Amino acid sequence: MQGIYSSKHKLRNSKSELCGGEFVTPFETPQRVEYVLKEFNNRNIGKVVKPIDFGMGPLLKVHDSRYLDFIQSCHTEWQQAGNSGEAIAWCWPSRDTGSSFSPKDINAKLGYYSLSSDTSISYGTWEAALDSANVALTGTKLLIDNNSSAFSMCRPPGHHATRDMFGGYCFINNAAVAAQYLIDSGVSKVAVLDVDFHHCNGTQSIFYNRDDVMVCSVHGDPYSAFPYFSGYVNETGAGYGKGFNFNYPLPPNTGYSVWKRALCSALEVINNYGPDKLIVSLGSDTFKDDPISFFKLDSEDFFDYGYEISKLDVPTLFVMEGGYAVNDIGVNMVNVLQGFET
Ligand code: SP5
Ligand code: ZN
Repeated sequence: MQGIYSSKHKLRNSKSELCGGEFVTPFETPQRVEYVLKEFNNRNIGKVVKPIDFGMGPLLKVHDSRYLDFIQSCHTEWQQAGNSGEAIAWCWPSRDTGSSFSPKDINAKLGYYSLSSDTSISYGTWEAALDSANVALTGTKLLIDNNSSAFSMCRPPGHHATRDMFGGYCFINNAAVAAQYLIDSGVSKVAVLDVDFHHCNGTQSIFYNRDDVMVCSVHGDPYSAFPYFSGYVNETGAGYGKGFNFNYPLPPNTGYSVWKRALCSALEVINNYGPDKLIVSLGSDTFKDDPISFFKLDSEDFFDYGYEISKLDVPTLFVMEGGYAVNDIGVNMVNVLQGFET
């Protein structure tokens, strides 16, 4: 299995995350991908290639153009407005304002184009996010060229980003961009399986009305976990997409046997759908020692579920999402890939 890696991820190196009422060093750090790359190489999983530049076209199929302009210019505008810290949203269009205008002030834009305040926009964020999407697209191209699998070492992650909102450490929805690119390349049916600890609110909302991209997610019950407002079982899709979205929320302290049962239910649904290609949004924040999550998977469990996914026997792109226990992130992520390849 080839890996795709870009050193430009290092340009995303924010200093501030609002967490528990305090500013902390962000959980989503540059070390994360470096450790994954190291383990991928140590275990000789495959060749590591650099991303191809796909330009803005594939991003515009999934994201609003004004939103992308905003992400690109945000940090500069924020500085020009006289701010010395990083750009963090603090004022949102509330439910009763019904504000459907185009924001002009940078503070208004931040609220308008975001879904949470855990994510600052720092210098270099756009460049890193853009190349993260190229990393996903280059992996997608490998599947189109008949490779049976690929691993896109994306950073920053993507699955919380919606058509026009950033948050949850995400700016461009890499998995959604990849899925859309497959469809635009003539693939009829794509499935996205999201095994990150958090619900993929962005991926879900982007494909919610569609039957050509099925989205299944196993995650911490949003009743008690970010992103709180989506990821419930009754969210099953709408319109043409009715019956093509599946959520498997699980309670605090869920261990592997219960998690695996949910995963296998999702795999059965995907198998019945019969996708031509599979995208796995791969987060290792289900690990027992993850600092912000509440599942209890052990490192060996990652190997086991990689094997379960391989039984679908569908060409598969792994797209890296979350996982914040940095000392174990390499072992956990690469265990999935190795389990898949056995
Ligand atoms: C891609 C991804 O995994 N994004 C996750 C974003 C979660 N951000 C909110 C984190 C809230 C952490 N709560 C603090 C609990 C510390 N014990
Ligand atoms: Zn996550």
